[in-house]
Order: sequence, then C-alpha cells, then structure tokens
Amino acid sequence: MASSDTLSIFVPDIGQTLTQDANGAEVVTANRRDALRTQVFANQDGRISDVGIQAPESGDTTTAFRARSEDTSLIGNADDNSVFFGAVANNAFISTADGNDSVVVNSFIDGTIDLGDGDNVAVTGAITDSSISAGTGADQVTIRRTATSLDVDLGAGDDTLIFGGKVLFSSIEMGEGADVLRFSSSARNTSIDLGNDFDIDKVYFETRSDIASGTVITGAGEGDQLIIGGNEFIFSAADSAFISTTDPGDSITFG
Ligand SMILES: [Ca+2]
Ligand SMILES: [Ca+2]
Ligand SMILES: [Ca+2]
Repeated sequence: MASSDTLSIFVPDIGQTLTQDANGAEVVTANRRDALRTQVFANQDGRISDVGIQAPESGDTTTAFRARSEDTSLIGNADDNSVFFGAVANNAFISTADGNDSVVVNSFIDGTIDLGDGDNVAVTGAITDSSISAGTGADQVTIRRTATSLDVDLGAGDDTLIFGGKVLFSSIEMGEGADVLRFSSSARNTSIDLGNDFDIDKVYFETRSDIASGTVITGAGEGDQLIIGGNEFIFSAADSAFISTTDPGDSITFG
C-alpha cells in the first residue's frame, strides 16, 4: 500500500529551492510564487521506491516523479494539485482532495487515484488493477491505452470518461450528472452504471461488436443515449431498453 515514510514538503522562500532526501530519492522543491514545484529524482538504482510526498496545508502544488517508481504516495491539499509520473508507477497512492487537480501518469499498476471534489483531470496510459475516483465537479478522465481490472467512480457532476484502448474486467460508475462515456475499442466483462439520474448521459461505441461479452449497462434513465457508430439509441424506461431513433424495431436491452 502507501509508503510508510511520508516526507512533508518544506516550503522554501519565494524564488528559493530546497533539496531533501527520501529513501535515496532526491526531492527538489522550488517556490515559484504561483505554485510549489516538487520533483522526485531516482535513487542510485535508477528508481523511486517507498517515497511519500505530503503537500503543505495550502497552496497550489505540482509534483513530478521523474523515474520508474514503486510504493509511492502523494497527498494533496484543498488547492490545485498537479501530479505527473514520467515512467511506470507501481503501487502509487494519489489523493488530491478538494480543488481542481490533475494527474498524468504512464503505465499505472496496482494504484489508487482519488481526485476528491472539484473539476479534476486525469490522463493515464495502460492501467491495471487500479482505481480512479472523483467526487462532485465536472471531471475529465482519459485512459489512453488498455484498461484491465479498473474501477472508476466519477460521482456527481457532468463527467467525461474516454477509453482509447480495450477495457477488460472493469467497473465504471458515472454517478449523477450529464455524463459522457466514450469507447474506442472493445469493452469486455465490464459493468457500466449511468447513475440512475434525470440527466442525459451519452455512451459512445465505435461498433456494436465492441460491446463484447460480459459488458452490461445499468442505471440508465429516460432519454439516455447510446451512440454506436452513427446509430443513436435512446433509453426508454417503459421498454427497459435503448430504442433506435432511426429504426424503432431495433433495440438494445441491458441488465
Ligand atoms: Ca479535487
Ligand atoms: Ca487538491
Ligand atoms: Ca457524474
């Protein structure tokens, strides 16, 4: 899980830079007036291992993990926290709390991204055995490559979730709000919950076969839209199905 030793960031004077050591990794923090900028560099083995970073009580921060990492954590604050992982992150725990936060990671394995309330942004590469959650606010999450055993919960607010690769054995909860969910490839053994609310959600697939075996949509409400290629289906509560707008005989039923 999260790192046992967490380094609280000292706030240097404006324009100054401080260097600290955490389990052999070099942690360099510069106070740039608009934000506190922290970079974590590898230890002598070329990796970042067992390093936790705790943001100061307030103020915007940016934190960059500059090498392959394992067992890291980043605890943000109620202001805007930006986090970047430049290489594979294994077992990272990121919790950015309130504020409009952003997280950018490459391959992400066995990790947690908790964005809290606010209008948050997350972008990942391949992601495996991990969770992404966000509270109230309009959140934007993009998974650029394959998602496997991913648990996403975007909570209230008008959220956007885009998958650039395959989705396997995953769970997606869009929560309340007018949400947009877009798949670019197949989704298999994946549950999609549209939040059971009165706002219009939109779900996009490229082809009908991309809705692969074991994929189920629940929580659809009247008027929710399923768009497959150019074909639009509108959810009808009376029929418990998405009904094609162009061919009324064509419908798709979900659990
Ligand atoms: Ca937040
Ligand atoms: Ca924050
Ligand atoms: Ca939502």
